Amino acid sequence: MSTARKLAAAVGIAALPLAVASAYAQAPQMTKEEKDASKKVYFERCAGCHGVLRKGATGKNLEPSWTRKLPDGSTQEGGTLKLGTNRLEKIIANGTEGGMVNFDDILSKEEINMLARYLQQTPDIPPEFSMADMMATWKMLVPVEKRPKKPEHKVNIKNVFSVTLRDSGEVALIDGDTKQIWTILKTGYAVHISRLSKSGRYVYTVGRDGLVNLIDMYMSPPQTVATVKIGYDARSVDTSKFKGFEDKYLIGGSYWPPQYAIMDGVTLKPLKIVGTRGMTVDGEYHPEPRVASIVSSEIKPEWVVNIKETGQILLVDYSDIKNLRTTTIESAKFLHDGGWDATKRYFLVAANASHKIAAVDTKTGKLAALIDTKKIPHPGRGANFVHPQFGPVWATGHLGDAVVTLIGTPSDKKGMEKYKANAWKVVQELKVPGAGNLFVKTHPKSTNLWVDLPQNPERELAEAMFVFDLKDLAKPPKKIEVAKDSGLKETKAIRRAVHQEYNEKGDEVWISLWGGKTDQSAIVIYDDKTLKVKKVITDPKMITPTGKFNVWNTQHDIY
Ligand code: DHE
Repeated sequence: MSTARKLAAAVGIAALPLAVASAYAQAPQMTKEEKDASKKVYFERCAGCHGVLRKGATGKNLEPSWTRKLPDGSTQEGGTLKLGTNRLEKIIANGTEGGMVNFDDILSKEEINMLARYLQQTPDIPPEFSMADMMATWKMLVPVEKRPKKPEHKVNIKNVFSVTLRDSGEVALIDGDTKQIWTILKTGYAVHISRLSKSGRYVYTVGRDGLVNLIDMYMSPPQTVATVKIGYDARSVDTSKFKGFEDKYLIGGSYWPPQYAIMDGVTLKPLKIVGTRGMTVDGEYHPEPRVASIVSSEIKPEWVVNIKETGQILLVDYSDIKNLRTTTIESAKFLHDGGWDATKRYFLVAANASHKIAAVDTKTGKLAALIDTKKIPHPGRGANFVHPQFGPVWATGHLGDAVVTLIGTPSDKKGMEKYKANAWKVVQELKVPGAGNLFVKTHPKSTNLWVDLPQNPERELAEAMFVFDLKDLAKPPKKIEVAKDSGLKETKAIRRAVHQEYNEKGDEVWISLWGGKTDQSAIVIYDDKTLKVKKVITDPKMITPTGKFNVWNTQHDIY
């Protein structure tokens, strides 16, 4: 038995398509070098949507039973299309109407051809990652007793932005008051998110490669004081925020292996790993249920942990991690990203490929609602505001449709009782000029709702933002031409205007203009009232900026 098969048997995935060959054509030839190079591209660009085992989630299933032609070279089997090299090349190069972006602006023709052939090979099963493996990666760079007792500088930490420099494997900490880069720190590859400790002192980042950095902002300049790997492929972290547990623990969720890890919040010392393999809400075993978004409750010592492929939402009680208690809430498959409602009692999460939003009541520990929406909702953390007609709402955009969906949310606040009947209903769908939205954002002090369209195939939409006036939602949104406003010359690669983030005061909006790896990217900062540019940060060190996390807003879940 090969090592891969032994491993598969041990972890219960022996029934995977390890012997698909006979019903389909042979996989195209590849040299070892070609396979290794494509494996890297697949991990960096494809695995997030299609899965390491290629079983599909937000993206389609890419197992050989779909990607290889039939043995006689034909591509049709009872009405189903078998892809083969040419068709795969076209899809990778041009994207699809289903929401996949084109890759011909960042991958060469040769890379696309290799990837098309790679996708017809039987998927490799990557190794597991145990407590011993995790311990071996843990590095304490500055022990707690050697860290400063108070800030060693005068920077207003609350208005610092932690900015992902995706392709250089770094984050930039930018002083939001002066708009100067404070420091740039090496991190894991393509940091997905930054989260703040409850105290607001520490920034936690998680790289796509599973590396977590703990950055101390009391130091001048801030430094990484500890690192640890939580797996080989990861997207989420959050801290413990409940009273009495401030900064005590950190949780990190990984895509591969499918599991989450609990660490000490100020040292990152690994404490516990919990696997997430198991049954989907349909009662089927899944070998790769990845950990998607995680948020930390302020009303209980709990994390809300969303398991993508199974559709199970876990409320993990961290008050006794040796005897961990978990409530498993059944929702819908393909859980992805989400955010709190304005009261912070309910967590709303997109089950994106199921075209639903699940709302969890963290007070009762039950599902409050499962709401049907247009195709592929993608809220980021969503946006909360009081609608002039429908009362409190939470908004999500969509990757697969040209609307922003507004969902009514309950509120005990005085004057809000009259909107009770709107709770968990889609009260309005705001029209946007195209699909391909990733993030929507507002701020309690703002009357604007900013909507991006970075995944839209049209350059003029992907390079712009759209701003709704919350006082009059009957008006179409204003188009903000971010790429033009940056003053940078047009480049071959589309520069996607992505991830709008407010400053601490809620009067500025920071937008990443995410260009190709060798192109000059920028952060374009707008005045939220006048919608005029205030500043463009185009330092050559701004390599592929994506997510930006304002300390105050992230610390307090303000959106
Ligand atoms: Fe993200 C949030 C997963 C592609 C930028 N992204 C998240 C979260 C998940 C996730 C699970 C929620 C984390 C949380 O709150 O705990 N993202 C994935 C994917 O699986 C996917 C589709 C493909 C992949 O391979 O990663 C994907 N994401 C992207 C991008 O292409 C983006 C634009 C740039 C990048 O880093 O690759 C991107 N995702 C972000 C950002 C957030 C995010 C900026 C945080 C939003 C926030 O405001 O909190």
